[in-house]
Amino acid sequence: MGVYAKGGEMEWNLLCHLICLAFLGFIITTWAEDRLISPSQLEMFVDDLPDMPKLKGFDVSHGFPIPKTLKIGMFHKRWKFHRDLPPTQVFAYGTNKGTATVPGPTIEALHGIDTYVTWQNHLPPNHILPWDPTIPTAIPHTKKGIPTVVHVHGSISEPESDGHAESWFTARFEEKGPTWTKKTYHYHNLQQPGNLWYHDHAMGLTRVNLLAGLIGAYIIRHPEIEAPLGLPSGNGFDRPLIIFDRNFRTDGSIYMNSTGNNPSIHPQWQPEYFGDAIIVNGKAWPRMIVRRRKYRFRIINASNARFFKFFFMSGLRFIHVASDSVYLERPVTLKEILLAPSEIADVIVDFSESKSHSAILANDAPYPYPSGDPVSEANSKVMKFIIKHQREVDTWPFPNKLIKYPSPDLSNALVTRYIAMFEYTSDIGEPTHLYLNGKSYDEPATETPKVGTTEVWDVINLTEDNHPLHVHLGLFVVLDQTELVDIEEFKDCMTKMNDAIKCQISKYARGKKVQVLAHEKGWKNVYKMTPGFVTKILVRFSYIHSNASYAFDATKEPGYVYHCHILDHEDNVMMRPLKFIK
Ligand SMILES: *[C@@H]1O[C@H](CO)[C@@H](O)[C@H](O)[C@H]1NC(C)=O
Ligand SMILES: *[C@@H]1O[C@H](CO)[C@@H](O)[C@H](O)[C@H]1NC(C)=O
Ligand SMILES: *[C@@H]1O[C@H](CO)[C@@H](O)[C@H](O)[C@H]1NC(C)=O
Ligand SMILES: CC(=O)N[C@H]1CO[C@H](CO)[C@@H](O)[C@@H]1O
Ligand SMILES: [Cu+2]
Repeated sequence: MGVYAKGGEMEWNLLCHLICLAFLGFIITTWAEDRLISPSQLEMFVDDLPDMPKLKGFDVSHGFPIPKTLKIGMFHKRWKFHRDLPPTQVFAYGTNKGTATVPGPTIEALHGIDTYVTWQNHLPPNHILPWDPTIPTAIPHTKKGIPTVVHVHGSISEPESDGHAESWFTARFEEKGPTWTKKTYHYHNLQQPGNLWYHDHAMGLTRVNLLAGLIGAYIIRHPEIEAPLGLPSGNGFDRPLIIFDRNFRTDGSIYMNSTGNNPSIHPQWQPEYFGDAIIVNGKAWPRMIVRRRKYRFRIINASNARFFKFFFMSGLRFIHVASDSVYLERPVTLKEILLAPSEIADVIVDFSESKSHSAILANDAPYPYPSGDPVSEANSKVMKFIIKHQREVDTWPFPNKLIKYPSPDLSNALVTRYIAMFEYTSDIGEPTHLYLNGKSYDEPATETPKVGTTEVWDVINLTEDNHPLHVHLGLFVVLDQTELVDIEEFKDCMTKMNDAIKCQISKYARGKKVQVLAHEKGWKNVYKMTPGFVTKILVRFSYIHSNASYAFDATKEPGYVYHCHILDHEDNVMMRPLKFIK
């Protein structure tokens, strides 16, 4: 009896084991789908728009501003993206773990006053998101620690402080990348006033480090020339809006597909990350109570790959005052704005023009842009403004003029370069990697401009996508966009010879011309390169507001880079060195 009982118990155990295993299998197979949260489970407009903490990049304790050194860390913590979503594991910038935020604190710098930042990595040994070791990636020898390095997008600063992709470092600077030079970065702030943003730039990890939360705004103010413009300021009337898209699991964690589109080549890499939840200043579809008057919003698109075409469902207008890091010469009134990843639109919205008591900021850019899927209900809405009843008289006029910088002088450009964008696909027709000029990142620099000069770059899109090109250090003006005719013939030649002149680009670049939009005619640091077009840009490697030479030696190591700002492309490896010569 005892024996029988024992056998029965064993059989029962075995049976239980099998059932449990089957059940576990079932759970695991349905796990991925089951655990993804549907955006419809998250009610829109229930969280208030956060204001990120501000850090002054200058010291006024002596009564006048002097340079300051900030210590900003990267911390692993939990962040609440929505009232009904459990806290999410993130990597956040901040002065300490408790106050670290996603996005990080807004750094406010003053023109002419240096800001120094010691960026400190306090991240754990392992990443919270899946990454791919088969693309060119920063991997510490010990296989422990998360490589990070901070780039201030739009900053005109020395190469040692530009956040070069291979200048990465892990926690406590235990391991450092091949071009690492110093702990404390120096931002000169001698450039024109405007909107910048800081984010991670580590080789092959940029897309995952940003997805994890390593993003923040950096503003350079120049009160002497900005105050007379009379734009909304102070008191919450001047606010950065940092916008990105994310997918979440029901446990609150950020979801990133861990299977690549060509898993036998790259186990994890996918050509573009899109999320269904639209996050503004760290909250999904937030709301903001506004007064019936003008506000200034510095809108930063910090998505990995999503383009946004913003408009107000109620028809309110945007008065565009600056693009990327530079003021426009005159304001441009628009009903909608198209923003590529990492582009910045600095706009005034006058809520006194609203006929109702709320205004929903919406988005209708297909993704991938321009030929992808239409937006879903969830990603068609961005945030809601609840407008107070009481009408106010505000003293901010709409300025007629903003800031005029010298127009680009084409006759000074001695060098013309051709930058061709290539996408490569596998046997199954899925993208495997993307290159600029058919070259991987680690091939020697081919773009070697002379400091202080201006160059013409003809950027040729040979892919299906719109790639936002970002040039470090330089600023550029878009001169024209010409469609390529007989593109397949030209593409064949380029694929074989990779030489725009030998492939007789002038024979093909004679299709229709597309006008550069008024609000994009000024100086920029990112521009959308339309597929099938040659986009001619004039790049200036000096300040735009003076003829003074850079306050630092731009020819030093490790130099700079230029790249596509779709982060998934940049990582694999739509990025090239930019090396200056004297
Ligand atoms: C993840 O990517 C793979 C490869 O592209 C795809 O087959 C799979 O459906 C994706 N999973 C989800 C949940 O989207
Ligand atoms: C935001 O930037 C990403 C990548 O730089 C881009 O792909 C996306 O289209 C942009 N979205 C908006 C709304 O501008
Ligand atoms: C720089 O010099 C050129 C002539 O060499 C002049 O036309 C231009 O106005 C100057 N720019 C500034 C900002 O002083
Ligand atoms: C959307 C679009 O026009 N894409 C074009 C990008 O360029 C390639 C040729 O290089 C065209 O085939 C695509 O149609
Ligand atoms: Cu790209």
